[in-house]
Amino acid sequence: MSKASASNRSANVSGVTDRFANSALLRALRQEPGDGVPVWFMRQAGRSLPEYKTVRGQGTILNAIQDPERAAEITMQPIRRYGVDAAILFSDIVTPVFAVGFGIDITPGVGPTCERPFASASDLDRLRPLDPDSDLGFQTETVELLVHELEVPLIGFAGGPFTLASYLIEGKPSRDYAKVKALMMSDPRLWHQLCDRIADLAIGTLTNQVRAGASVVQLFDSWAGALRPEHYREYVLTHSTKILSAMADLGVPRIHFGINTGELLPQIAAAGAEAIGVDWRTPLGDARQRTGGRVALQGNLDPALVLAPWSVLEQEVHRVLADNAGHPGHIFNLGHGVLPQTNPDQLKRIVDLVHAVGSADGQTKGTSS
Ligand code: 1CP
Repeated sequence: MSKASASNRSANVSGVTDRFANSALLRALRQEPGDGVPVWFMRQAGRSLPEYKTVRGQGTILNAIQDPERAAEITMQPIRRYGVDAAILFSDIVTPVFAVGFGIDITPGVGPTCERPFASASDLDRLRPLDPDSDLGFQTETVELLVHELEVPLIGFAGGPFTLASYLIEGKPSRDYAKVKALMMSDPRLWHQLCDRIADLAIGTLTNQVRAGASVVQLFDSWAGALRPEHYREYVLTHSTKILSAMADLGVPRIHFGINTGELLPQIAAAGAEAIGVDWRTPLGDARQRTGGRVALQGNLDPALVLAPWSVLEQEVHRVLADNAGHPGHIFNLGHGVLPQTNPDQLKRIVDLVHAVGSADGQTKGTSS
């Protein structure tokens, strides 16, 4: 198990018991039986929802993120539509890097882009420490608006070291991470200095989200699976461990996610989170074996199959649940984010089915939707 004790995991930063301590999500994170299978979707807000397109407005997504009313509304949309068991803050992994003025943007149809990518030690100064009050006021306000309104826990999040470093060094989304790996292997000292700054930014933004009321945090190291296990251990693990330990000190449960991480699961579990996100390539039973049953698992329906006819999708949902074999530490999710072309009605049917199967298994669900 993690370093956090059972008692401080159900208490939030101010030592007050989280009002969602007994929600299906938090119980699954503690691997406690008896509350059905909680379900939410990575990238459930935005992109695939028509109501998102209505409120998103002009400008880049970073403008919407900095507008608390709009960001809170976008966060709420999937809760109303799907009846999922968790909300995830509408933001992006690059928000803290943007907030300290590194010079990063989100280009429509592309993703994060930097005009002057990170290339040498002098670029470290462009990643100054976060000052939550002056840099993240919009985020604090968004979370405060949300916790007031939400009846399910809010998940706060940050980008993991490898994934954020990949955007900073490549300057755009990458397929092969050639520049990232070149810097990592040729100048390990600079790599570790960069990751240390990234870890401090992650701790800053996550702490801010938790202090404002987020009940759970997720570290998205989406692209870490591009590394072999020895390199993950040598170049990434200490930084992820630092971020997750800081969250344990706040008493908040932690989820750690990446895709293509089948070979890295033991290392990722060693970083200390209560739950590990698993993509669709690794059956949950295998993931549980590789992590020694110490962590809860989140996943792992193939997001592409949400586009298949319901008769196919329904079987896939049953298969994921069967792979988990009734283990209490399961949070149903996709193996990666919702694809933009997804039909929202299919996601709603998944939520209803997971809730129905969870109840039929004799696990009494307090608030089924
Ligand atoms: O203008 C737009 O609508 C652009 C699309 C978009 C959106 C809706 C981007 C650009 N980011 C977001 C929001 C976002 N990003 C959320 C909000 C919550 C939600 O949608 O439910 C979250 C959780 C993220 C996290 C994120 N951003 C990750 C980790 C999750 C994952 O998918 O692996 C990553 C890797 C990013 C970078 C990013 N931002 C945007 C895009 C298109 C990308 C990926 C680019 C690439 O393929 O490398």
